[in-house]
Amino acid sequence: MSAQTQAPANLAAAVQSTLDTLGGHGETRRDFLKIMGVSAGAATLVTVGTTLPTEKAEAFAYEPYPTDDELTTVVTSCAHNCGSRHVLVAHKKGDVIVRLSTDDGRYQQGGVFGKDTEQEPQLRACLRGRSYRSRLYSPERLLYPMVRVGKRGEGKFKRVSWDEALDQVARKMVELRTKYGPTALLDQSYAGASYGVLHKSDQIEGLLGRFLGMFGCRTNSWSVPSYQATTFSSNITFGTIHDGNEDDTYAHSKLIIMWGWNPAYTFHGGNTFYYMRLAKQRGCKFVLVDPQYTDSAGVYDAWWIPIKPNTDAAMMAGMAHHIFSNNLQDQEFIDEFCQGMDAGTMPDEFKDKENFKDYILGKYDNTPKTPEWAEKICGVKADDIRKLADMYARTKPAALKASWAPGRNSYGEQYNRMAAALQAMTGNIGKLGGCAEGVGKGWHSESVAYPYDENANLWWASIKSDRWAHCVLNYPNVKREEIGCWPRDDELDGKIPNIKGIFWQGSDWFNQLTNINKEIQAIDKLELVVCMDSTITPSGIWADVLLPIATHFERHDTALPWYKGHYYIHRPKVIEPLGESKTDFQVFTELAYRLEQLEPERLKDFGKKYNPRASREYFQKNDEVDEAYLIAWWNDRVRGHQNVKMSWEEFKKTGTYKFKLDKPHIAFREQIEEGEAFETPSGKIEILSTELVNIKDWTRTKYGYEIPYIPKWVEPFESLNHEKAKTYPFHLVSPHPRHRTHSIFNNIPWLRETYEQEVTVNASDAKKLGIQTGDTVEVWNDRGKCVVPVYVTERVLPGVAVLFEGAWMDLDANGVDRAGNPDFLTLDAPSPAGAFAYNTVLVDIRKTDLEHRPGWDRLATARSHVFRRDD
Ligand SMILES: Nc1nc2c(c(=O)[nH]1)N[C@H]1C(S)=C(S)[C@@H](COP(=O)(O)OP(=O)(O)OC[C@H]3O[C@@H](n4cnc5c(=O)[nH]c(N)nc54)[C@H](O)[C@@H]3O)O[C@H]1N2
Ligand SMILES: Nc1nc2c(c(=O)[nH]1)N[C@H]1C(S)=C(S)[C@@H](COP(=O)(O)OP(=O)(O)OC[C@H]3O[C@@H](n4cnc5c(=O)[nH]c(N)nc54)[C@H](O)[C@@H]3O)O[C@H]1N2
Ligand code: SF4
Ligand SMILES: [Mo]
Repeated sequence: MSAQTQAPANLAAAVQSTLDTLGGHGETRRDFLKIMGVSAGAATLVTVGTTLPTEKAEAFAYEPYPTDDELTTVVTSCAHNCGSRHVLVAHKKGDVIVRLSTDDGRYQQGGVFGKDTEQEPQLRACLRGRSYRSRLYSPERLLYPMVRVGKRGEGKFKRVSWDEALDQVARKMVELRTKYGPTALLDQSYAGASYGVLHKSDQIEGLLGRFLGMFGCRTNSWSVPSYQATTFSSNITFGTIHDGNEDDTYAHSKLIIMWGWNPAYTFHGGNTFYYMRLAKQRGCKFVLVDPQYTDSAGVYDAWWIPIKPNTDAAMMAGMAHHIFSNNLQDQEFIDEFCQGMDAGTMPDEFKDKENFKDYILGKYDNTPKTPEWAEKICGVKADDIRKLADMYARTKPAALKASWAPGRNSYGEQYNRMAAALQAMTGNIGKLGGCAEGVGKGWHSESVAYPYDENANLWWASIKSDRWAHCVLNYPNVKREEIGCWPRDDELDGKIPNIKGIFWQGSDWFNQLTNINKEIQAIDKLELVVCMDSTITPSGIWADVLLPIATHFERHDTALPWYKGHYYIHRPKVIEPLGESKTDFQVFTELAYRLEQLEPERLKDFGKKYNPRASREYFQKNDEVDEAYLIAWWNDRVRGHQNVKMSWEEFKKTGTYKFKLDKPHIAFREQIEEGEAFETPSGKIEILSTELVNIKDWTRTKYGYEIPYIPKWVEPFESLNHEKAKTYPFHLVSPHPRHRTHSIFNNIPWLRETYEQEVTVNASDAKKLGIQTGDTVEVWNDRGKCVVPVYVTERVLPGVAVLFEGAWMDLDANGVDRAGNPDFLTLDAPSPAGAFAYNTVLVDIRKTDLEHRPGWDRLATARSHVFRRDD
């Protein structure tokens, strides 16, 4: 195992002592804030969440429970990168939210609440949203700025004033840029706050990217952990990532193949499950292709086809073989809409190239990709491959929903491209009840409020997001292709970024990117690590400066749907920001003014240019300016571009704006029904990619290494078929948890009652290992180790282990993660098209005496009652 930095060993004890103190004696919320604020500005040493006085516990009952008519009710929305977007209703007493409810049909007036009908479904919150109050008032809330005083990762901070914190950040930014040049600061903002129009964290449209870009020092992170393989595939095949239908179209499918898709856990759009249920009631058949028998399969009584992880492209090739060799393809559709599917669809200029059908039939490599060939790779019986291919080709319309997880692999894009080829050859694209996803973005929202089009997304280098550690550790002896460094035709072309600082905004990426141990090594080489968040997160523990950010309940915005759904939800400021929190926009604006003072000539008017509607007062008073941006967004973009008649004032009263579509939104309907061109170079569905076939020197591209120009089966870096499986016999997959949004909500006791972090293995493997449900095991490989309880079941393929992503890391003194975070095991090697290889992981498992701890926050349970009183 790689060398480890000291764990935040004292942290858990520290948090426990805080909570023993805090939880016990029933302070009011105001007292808590007062206590947390005692040492304002003073250089008191604070280990995250410590140093509060001890007092005797006093029981606190919050009865009588206030009824709705005693409370103020504010309609707002839930947030984050969670797979959907729903209504939350905050019931307040004074400035404290005492209850949260959701769209429940009781108040069916005004337009906020849905009718629970096929046309107008409710926007009903899931278990995470409903528990949001305990996140808002959790003991992990970051209430004031802090700077590190211990070693990185040790968790020792002192409280400082905003003035001190921002001054430190601004000075260091100038120093790093001057000393190391315009690539010194790495932008690692991500989607924690992407789905609002104003207070946005995002790699492309976000506040941080624009801020660092305008400052003149930014290395961008270009790849998306969720679906970079899929993005690549959708873009080269269809010319867009808007290849999604709206969810109501599922109700019209006759066959739904859930390929690596578990919507019962992993939310993927609006009312997905509701519409799938309608399909079921109307006789739709369901199939699941997944190494585990999921709850989605259970609910829909799906035919489960267990598959070896990462071998999906091979199985799909086997299906294509069956379809071609039995002439089951929709030849008319292929002839009219596809490029490179077969000899007849090859443009003259590529006549000498390989077409997809010839590849499948083995014309060039003498290897027909028969179901028998596929069986040897993917472990699915040839007969089952044939049966599924037959069902898919003959049932119309059929939705092959190829989700992202099987593409979150090395060469994952080949799976997505192969899926697109199947969708196209069966003519299921652009049709009601069919499916072309892919990325699956459905309806287009107007996603940004401020005039950031100017100066958006400036950068001086762009690397694959999870290769930063590799870059930092090996600088300057790094080849561009090793880090997916994006070439630019300027003087920096081909230069490796010299990263010396990192900003996390709306991301917990130290906990969530691949190969955390490598990150732990690399972070010591940095000179500035800033974490902006509303809670103390595992990433924050490793930062130099922690800046407390107001949540979406504490600022004004409008919520956007997540990939699917055609509505906006108004998001008023429900309560005042807790502690000394500020919004991200306030922080960047104030930093811009400070930087301008430090470099008056170079950064002339930076503050004003960054936030044109504001003056420097904005740091203290932001409400009016924020609303002005939102009004402008509504008037220019929503009313202007989307023809909405409703005024902003009315929208504020109504709470949601739901678009009524005159017909179901189906991706590529216009192309198929009206002959519009696809947005690809050829105007066709490109099974053979014009872009890829024309690339001469791969090292001149961000991909670095060759990618086949038609979909092909490519062996993953590691799999159960690999030599390495002799040493590490389990293939680990790490899906997204039902009870968390990645790492968000990990600290919520209510949610932990629904699920505990555990690794799932098959009963036959458990027998071999001599383990049973509840035993503590260690899961390890040459990259790291974590300790977690085991769950034994028949519902997972032998040789496969399942461990959900997002657990808050908790290192012991030897660098072993006690919390069970799979990213201690994942691989950061660059898959050429940019896919994060999260699900390409071999591990071994054994019973252990090592300690499992479900996270240091675990010690912080059930304290939110402290905040419920307002006296
Ligand atoms: N092993 C494994 N690892 C994975 C995956 C996997 O499948 N397997 N999946 C990957 C995927 S697809 C993703 S998307 C990533 C997600 O990785 P992250 O984006 O790091 O995940 P989150 O836990 O959602 O972290 C978002 C953070 O933003 C903060 N935040 C929320 N709102 C705001 C705001 O308004 N301002 C600021 N400043 N902060 C805010 C939250 O408190 C939280 O700490 O994880 C990846 N990691
Ligand atoms: N509750 C909840 N919902 C979420 C999120 C969350 O954190 N929590 N995160 C959101 C985000 S950012 C994202 S990116 C999406 C992710 O959405 P997905 O990528 O669809 O979801 P996962 O949960 O990673 O995986 C879904 C299924 O794929 C299977 N699988 C894994 N590897 C393979 C493989 O190689 N082949 C096959 N056939 N199956 C495989 C898993 O066993 C699992 O059942 O979810 C979104 N929705
Ligand atoms: S966490 Fe996401 S899916 Fe759950 S209620 Fe909130 S917005 Fe909806
Ligand atoms: Mo994601």
